[in-house]
Amino acid sequence: MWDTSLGDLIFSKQYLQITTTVPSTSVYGFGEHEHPSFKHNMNFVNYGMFSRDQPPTTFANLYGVHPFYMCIESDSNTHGILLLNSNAQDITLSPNPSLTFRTIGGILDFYVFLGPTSENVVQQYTEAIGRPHFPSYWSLGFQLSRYGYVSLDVVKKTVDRMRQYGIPYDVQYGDIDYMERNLDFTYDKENYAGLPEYIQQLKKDGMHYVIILDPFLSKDEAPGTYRPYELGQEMGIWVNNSDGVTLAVGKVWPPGDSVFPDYTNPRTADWWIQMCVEFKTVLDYDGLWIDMNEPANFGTGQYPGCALNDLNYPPYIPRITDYSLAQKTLCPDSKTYLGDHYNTHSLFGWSQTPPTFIAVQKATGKRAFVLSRSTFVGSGKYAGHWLGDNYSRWKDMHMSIIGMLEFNLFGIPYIGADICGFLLGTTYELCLRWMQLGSFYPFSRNHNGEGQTEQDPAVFGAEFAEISRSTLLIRYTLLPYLYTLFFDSHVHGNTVVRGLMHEFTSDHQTHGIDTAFLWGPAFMIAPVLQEMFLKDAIYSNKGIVDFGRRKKKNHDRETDIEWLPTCGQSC
Ligand code: MIG
Repeated sequence: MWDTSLGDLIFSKQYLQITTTVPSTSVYGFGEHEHPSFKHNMNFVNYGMFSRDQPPTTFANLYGVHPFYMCIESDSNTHGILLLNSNAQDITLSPNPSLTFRTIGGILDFYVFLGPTSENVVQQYTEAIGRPHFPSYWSLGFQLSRYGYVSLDVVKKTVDRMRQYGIPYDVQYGDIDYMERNLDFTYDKENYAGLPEYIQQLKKDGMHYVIILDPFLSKDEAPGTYRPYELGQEMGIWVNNSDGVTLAVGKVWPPGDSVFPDYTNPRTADWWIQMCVEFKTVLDYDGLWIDMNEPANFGTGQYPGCALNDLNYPPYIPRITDYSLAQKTLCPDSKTYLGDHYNTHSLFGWSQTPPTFIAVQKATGKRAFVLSRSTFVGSGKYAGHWLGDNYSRWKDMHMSIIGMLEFNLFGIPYIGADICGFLLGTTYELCLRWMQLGSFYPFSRNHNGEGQTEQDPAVFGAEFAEISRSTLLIRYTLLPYLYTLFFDSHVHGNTVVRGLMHEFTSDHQTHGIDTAFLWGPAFMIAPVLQEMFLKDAIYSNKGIVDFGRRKKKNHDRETDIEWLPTCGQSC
């Protein structure tokens, strides 16, 4: 299970390395990445881990960090191993088979979970890191969101057509569009005039409303007009520059420049909880969606850029995107309450999550709903996760199954991908198949990117709506089962969605299956993941355009599939 005689141990200040053999190639986990397969390819594959605002791209380090893997040995006994380390790191999977861990700080703090079954491993792992929270029943319903509902009227029209077709639907989202000029704890009184009343209306109809919050705050509003910043300033809660005194200032969504709350500081938690609880009296939200908490920043480091030193430019940089620790975030030598950002970077979202959970609990008086983009070991106790800014492509549907299975290993079973895809335009057939698959995500939400054609299940007309409705009704019929699985996960730590190999371990063919999955031990979902050109017409923002024009219409789509005039290889 663990034999380190293959290579040397290296233990220096900014470079720690250890290699272990593994008893089989049935190795799963490590995150957050888009892995091409659930069961890892062990042919010298290398994955970096460092939280980053990065749309899923194969091999790239994504939003969260989970240095945990599970291995099914040849006799079917299964074990799991965690390297509890928050520094930038990478893992190399080699054909011996072996694993090489390289991290650029901290210590080599390994935890071993002996199983012997896959479910036992996850139960033991979550016993150590915190059991998943128990989500509210309503949050198991279907959810609808998009970035770029340009006005409340557009939201209302969408809600109305969902009702017109009787599509099961429990949660509506407000993305940053609801805010006034992208400022946290505000709402747009022009384009979203009447939002507080509309939320009340939705609630009367039995629905729930979740709002997004970004971590950063504008520091450049006129004095006396933006209390969230001013109170934070009074309380001294921001991430500082390397001098530990001046504020780290970056550029993100709000106008002007932004500062970053340091959620590792208990005072920051107090401030955040107060702000969230107070805002509940403005917008009567049911849950909070925390985005951009890698933390994201548009530049490379804060102003004026990162100094040349060993923290910002360490001798070894793990295999992360662009080999940069500062790109799209803050400089590693920034100071947080817990220590150098170099060490705490990947804990930003993790540290924001418990105070957000407490805030929602306090504000609503109910079990909290928190959805976090950045996660770390143990985040599942306080939050669910979605797989980030995926693309409207067939491949991404398949990848979403792998991501969902992995987050169940990581103790974050409340997981799903943006149904129909976030970036790029979707098509009728892709979106329909994705509604069918997404009806079985534990977290089932159709979410769309800014400027993309509408893709809610009611917008494509009666046939699409009817098919989505019937698939979602299967989900709703089975909700007592799903809820029970979540209860078990909260109490005993089992997975909610699991790979077939959890239940049929001795059948080695199941070890590589990632196109189908199970709800608990007893229900298998095998979705259609390939285009069949079922309809010879596609939907565009101009209505239905005919099939012949598809190639031109979609020439800029990134896709693995050739656009064929008739049913091609993929049928
Ligand atoms: O830079 O709030 O992943 O779900 O719609 C984009 C706008 C910021 C990224 C999130 C996405 C959300 C979007 N956000």
